[in-house]
Amino acid sequence: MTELTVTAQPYPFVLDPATTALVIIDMQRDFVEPGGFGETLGNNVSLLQCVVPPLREVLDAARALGLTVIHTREGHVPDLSDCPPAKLQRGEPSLRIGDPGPKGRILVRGEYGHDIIDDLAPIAGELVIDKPGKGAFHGTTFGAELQSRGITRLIVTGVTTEVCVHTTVREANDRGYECLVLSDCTGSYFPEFQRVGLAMIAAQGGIFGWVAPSEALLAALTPQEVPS
Ligand code: TIU
Repeated sequence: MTELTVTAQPYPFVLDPATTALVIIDMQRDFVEPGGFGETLGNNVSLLQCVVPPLREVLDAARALGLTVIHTREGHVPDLSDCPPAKLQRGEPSLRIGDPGPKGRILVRGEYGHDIIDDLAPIAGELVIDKPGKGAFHGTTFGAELQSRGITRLIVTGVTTEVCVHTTVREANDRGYECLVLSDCTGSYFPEFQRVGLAMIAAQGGIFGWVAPSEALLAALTPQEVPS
């Protein structure tokens, strides 16, 4: 067992690559690019785009190390039978889930806008979990997949911090998983929610988990040269 230590808040996060998964939440065109679901809710999607370069670096490092990589996508089957009426009818968006948008039907599985952005596209061997809700555990095989792989710790990234990232971290925490959330690899449409959302996770001695910038994870993952 190789244990790596990541400098984090509220105290160092120790991980074994064999039992740790990188989880990338909902880096879908519908949320990140103009014309998708996120924008129909009135959001400025450009605020999410800064997440992509550091997350790509973390993804490359995780792949090089052979870490389990799991992507999630929020969305629904084409007849919307897995979308609760409350979710469908909420708010006053310009386009509702299932409506035809510039990237295909909004948040519907199989549509262009529902898929993950090209820069972070999954490769062979990586798991893609389609989820109908905000959390990755609800209505999915995510928990069973983690269990079957012996995963006990999650490095959580993606969007949005206070919605799908938070819901997943809270679900994971209640199920006994230790979560490290990467501050610059998560994003929100609201800068104040980004700041407070991260603070909530690490407050009270790490009430839901740990928070660190990607550079702290990368420093731990990169083998240090031993001076001769
Ligand atoms: N709207 C918003 O902030 N987020 C979502 O609806 N889904 C995710 O966070 N993925």
